[in-house]
Amino acid sequence: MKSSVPGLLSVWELVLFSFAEAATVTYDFNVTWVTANPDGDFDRPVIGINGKWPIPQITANVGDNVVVNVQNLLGNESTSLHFHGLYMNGTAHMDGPEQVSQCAIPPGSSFTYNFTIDQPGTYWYHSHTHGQYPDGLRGPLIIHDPDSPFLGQYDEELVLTLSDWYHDLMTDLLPGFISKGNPTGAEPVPQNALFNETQNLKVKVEPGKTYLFRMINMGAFASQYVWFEGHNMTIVEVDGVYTQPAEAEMIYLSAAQRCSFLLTTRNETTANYAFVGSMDTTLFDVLPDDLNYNVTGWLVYDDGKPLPHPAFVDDLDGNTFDDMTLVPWDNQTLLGEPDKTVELNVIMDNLGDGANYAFFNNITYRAPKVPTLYTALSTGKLATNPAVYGGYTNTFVLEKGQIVQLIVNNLDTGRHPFHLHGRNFQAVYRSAEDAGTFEDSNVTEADFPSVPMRRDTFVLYPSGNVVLRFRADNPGIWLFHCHIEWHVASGLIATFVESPLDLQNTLTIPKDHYEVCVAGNVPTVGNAAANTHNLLDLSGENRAPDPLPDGFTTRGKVALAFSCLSGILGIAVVAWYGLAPDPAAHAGVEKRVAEADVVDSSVGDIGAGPSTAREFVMASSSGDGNRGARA
Ligand SMILES: *[C@@H]1O[C@H](CO)[C@@H](O)[C@H](O)[C@H]1NC(C)=O
Ligand SMILES: *[C@@H]1O[C@H](CO)[C@@H](O)[C@H](O)[C@H]1NC(C)=O
Ligand SMILES: *[C@@H]1O[C@H](CO)[C@@H](O)[C@H](O)[C@H]1NC(C)=O
Ligand SMILES: *[C@@H]1O[C@H](CO)[C@@H](O)[C@H](O)[C@H]1NC(C)=O
Ligand SMILES: *[C@@H]1O[C@H](CO)[C@@H](O)[C@H](O)[C@H]1NC(C)=O
Ligand SMILES: *[C@@H]1O[C@H](CO)[C@@H](O)[C@H](O)[C@H]1NC(C)=O
Ligand SMILES: *[C@@H]1O[C@H](CO)[C@@H](O)[C@H](O)[C@H]1NC(C)=O
Ligand SMILES: *[C@@H]1O[C@H](CO)[C@@H](O)[C@H](O)[C@H]1NC(C)=O
Ligand SMILES: *[C@@H]1O[C@H](CO)[C@@H](O)[C@H](O)[C@H]1NC(C)=O
Ligand SMILES: *[C@@H]1O[C@H](CO)[C@@H](O)[C@H](O)[C@H]1NC(C)=O
Ligand SMILES: *[C@@H]1O[C@H](CO)[C@@H](O)[C@H](O)[C@H]1NC(C)=O
Ligand SMILES: [Cu+2]
Repeated sequence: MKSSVPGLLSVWELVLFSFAEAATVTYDFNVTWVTANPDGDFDRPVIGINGKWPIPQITANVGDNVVVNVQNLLGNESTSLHFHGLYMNGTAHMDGPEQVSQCAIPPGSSFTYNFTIDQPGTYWYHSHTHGQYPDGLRGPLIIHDPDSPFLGQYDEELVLTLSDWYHDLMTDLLPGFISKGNPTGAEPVPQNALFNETQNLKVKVEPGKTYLFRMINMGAFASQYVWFEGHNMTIVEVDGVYTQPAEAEMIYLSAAQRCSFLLTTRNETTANYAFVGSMDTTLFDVLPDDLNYNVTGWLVYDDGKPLPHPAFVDDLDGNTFDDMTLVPWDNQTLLGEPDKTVELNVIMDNLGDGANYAFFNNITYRAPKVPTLYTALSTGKLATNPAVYGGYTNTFVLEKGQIVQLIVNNLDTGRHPFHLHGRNFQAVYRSAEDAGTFEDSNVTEADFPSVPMRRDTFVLYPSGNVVLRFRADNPGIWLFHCHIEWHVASGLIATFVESPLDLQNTLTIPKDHYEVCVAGNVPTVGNAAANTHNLLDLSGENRAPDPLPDGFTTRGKVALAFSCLSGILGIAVVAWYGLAPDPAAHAGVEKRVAEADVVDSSVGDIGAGPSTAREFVMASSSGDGNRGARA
């Protein structure tokens, strides 16, 4: 046991040290439309920053205070920024998801993010509004560490992003994706894959050197297999967690995952070497004939030498490194038996509007009328009652210090990369494909590794299950969701409300955060339905569409949806395809119903709009027209 005096001294020294070292890093970001053509096929509008795209990297050192002043100059869309993987410890109101920790920033408004970073590693930042980041609002966020265990083991570091690319805007793709015209929920397939937001990337390297590559998958949908011909990778970090070095020939990186690896170049400069990203086509319901799902770059040793075509690789999965085998550098041991277990079952199914949705435990997420954080701050003692957060947010309330076990059973046949905000988690178990639920797997505590791998985004296999553990040591409102942006839009989201009474005592929401709510006409007090008198009265909350009657198979349900609803909805649906998204994306529900801008908004902007088939019909038949009719 340490005596208390040296303990105090060292804390004091630490404080002095951080005063000396910590800096404030400020970024002024004007968010604007620009035109770009990253795959060489197609000019399209993209969301840039300060008139440029790709958007800038955010760079800081551990301990720095980061200030990001955002001005939304898009004119026709709201926005917000999420700093993916940052704990936001003590600044939960800076996490970014709209209707969760803030109101979206409407066009013409400004908003300041201000937080201190006390974690090293490879992260990224992206819009967390409106299914918007695939339109370009996604960039690296790198935190350098003067105490990295790998300093001295490399000569240079290189950030390398990976992504998928669509020729169409999300606002054009989302309404068709969540519609009765797409009853199976087939996700739009990207047109191309990109390295560093371009193709045919040439990376100049010198022989006999070691590079630290910080790789980030900023894609909307596709996971990718990645390999470097003639070179192996030595993994040293995943999602901000240093690992014991592990050699890999090929890695698999889902949307939102990061991996840093050391790569030592060859001693001779006699050839250049291809490196490849290959999109996981098992995620795609259709594989268009003309789709090149691979992207190639080159390690260029000699400009004068040819750039070879990559060789075909037959067995991608067989060569891929299994991230479950990684051991965190800090050797953090398995958290003990959980105080609280949350079990989530993933399904995809149709609702009464005929569209396909994603569900945790039969609930598809609908954003509440009041951002969940503001509900936690304005409901007093009732903030610990999950009911105040509404019936469509999948809210679980966590108490300070609890060890939480999260079991996710995939009752769907696709892979899903799950992300938890506000921390990383121990990945204590992942079943093989088709293993069924966790209960089916017969796994016990003794089967878990003593030092589990940790990261913040983790792939769940088809019809399999995973078990994650973490300690509730970070008060805030933290989403848990699939990082496939289509599945965010179709509702695969749960909400952890952690230590809400602590939040009431410690958080002060800055004025500009409330001002964007006023500008967007979003209420900031009360329960999920914005009721302030009876906090347990959720009437008027944003709801998912009603289910179809029991006893129908999916096929039957879809057929029913077509036959019963198309007559009623016909006119509105025709208009809906021609509609432009609502510029006042965060107007109150009443206003939107009055404007009959219903399906459009509820699709483009997950859940922030009115959503039931009933409201839809009400709106369509209310006679004051849709935008198409008004125009
Ligand atoms: C952002 O736009 C404003 C005008 O609204 C301009 O005054 C300012 O200089 C711009 N900032 C940057 C960083 O481009
Ligand atoms: C950021 O937050 C810190 C701590 O609350 C505060 O001292 C500082 O003034 C803030 N900076 C800005 C630019 O708002
Ligand atoms: C990717 O682009 C960024 C930003 O331009 C650049 O800093 C980085 O070096 C590039 N990475 C590689 C591997 O070329
Ligand atoms: C990469 O690792 C594999 C398996 O350990 C090994 O067979 C191969 O020779 C290594 N390749 C290089 C270029 O080091
Ligand atoms: C490159 O040369 C160094 C020093 O001569 C040697 O230690 C290393 O093994 C060589 N690397 C390869 C890949 O041949
Ligand atoms: C992409 O690369 C993989 C792995 O080499 C190969 O099997 C596949 O045929 C390639 N696809 C295309 C369209 O080139
Ligand atoms: C973790 O354990 C390994 C041995 O398994 C050891 O080499 C390493 O130094 C340990 N790391 C720390 C940070 O103690
Ligand atoms: C989901 O709905 C099914 C069918 O109605 C029911 O059997 C199941 O118990 C429900 N699951 C949960 C977690 O509510
Ligand atoms: C789990 O146990 C049951 C009953 O003992 C057995 O039928 C089943 O095959 C086991 N499942 C696995 C994945 O081992
Ligand atoms: C947040 O900070 C507290 C100390 O203030 C610490 O105990 C806790 O581990 C931190 N949580 C995370 C996720 O960093
Ligand atoms: C928003 O503005 C951009 C840039 O002018 C345009 O390309 C896009 O279609 C607009 N979006 C909507 C939904 O009107
Ligand atoms: Cu998913």
